[in-house]
Amino acid sequence: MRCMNKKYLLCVSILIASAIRLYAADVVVANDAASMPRTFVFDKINYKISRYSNIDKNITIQCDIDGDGRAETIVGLQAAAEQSNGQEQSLRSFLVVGKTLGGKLVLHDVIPGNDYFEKLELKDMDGDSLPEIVFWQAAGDHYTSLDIYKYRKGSIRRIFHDGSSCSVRIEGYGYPYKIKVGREKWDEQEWCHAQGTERYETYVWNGKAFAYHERLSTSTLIGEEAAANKYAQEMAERMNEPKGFIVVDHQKTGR
Ligand SMILES: [Ca+2]
Ligand SMILES: [Ca+2]
Repeated sequence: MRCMNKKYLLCVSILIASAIRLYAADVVVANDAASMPRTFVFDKINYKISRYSNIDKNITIQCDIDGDGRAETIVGLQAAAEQSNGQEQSLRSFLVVGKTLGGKLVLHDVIPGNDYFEKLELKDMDGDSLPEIVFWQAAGDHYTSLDIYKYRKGSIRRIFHDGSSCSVRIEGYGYPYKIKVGREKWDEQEWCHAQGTERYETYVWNGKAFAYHERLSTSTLIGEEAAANKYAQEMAERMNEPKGFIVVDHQKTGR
């Protein structure tokens, strides 16, 4: 029995090691110039990777994400729009998917994101044993945007999008994952973002889409658009008539 257990453990170890080797062999991360576009056009605007781009975060991953035996090249980057006078203007993050042919990247899809590129991950988010592209971006006020894309047979489609000033995260170490989207506590008069939140909308894959899961959530379903509108409303109200702040009249106190 002990001998059987040892053999069984040995077999399992070999299988796990093989799987890790195969997976590692299938994913190549390369940030050399040949595998990342230096300039490209999106919506009739020239973009380029420049000193204003957060070059250290830009990443290129080569992996067969649709299982057809040929590797796709997936790039997450931050680029600056170029004005006609050559000056650079606003920054924007992009997800780029293409093929590397003869050492040269041929772009298939160029998809814009929020202002700043943060992170690119490959995770099997829907349990079909093929990875989806998890594209993380950021903007001002600590805003996090999360987009999940599915690439199959040469076409790409978004299967999840949300964003929040109260953090967004994916929980789990494999399928099924939980997507947690934080929501503000505006009903607490003195609450501010620095205090954080324990209110999270939770989304899980239901076989067709990521759907809000009431039992796993600690927030009602608010959604990004309603949350953003409420944020703008609260900021306007607090600027005009501060709530929860101690207003010191410096002239009266002499401080
Ligand atoms: Ca492929
Ligand atoms: Ca999948």
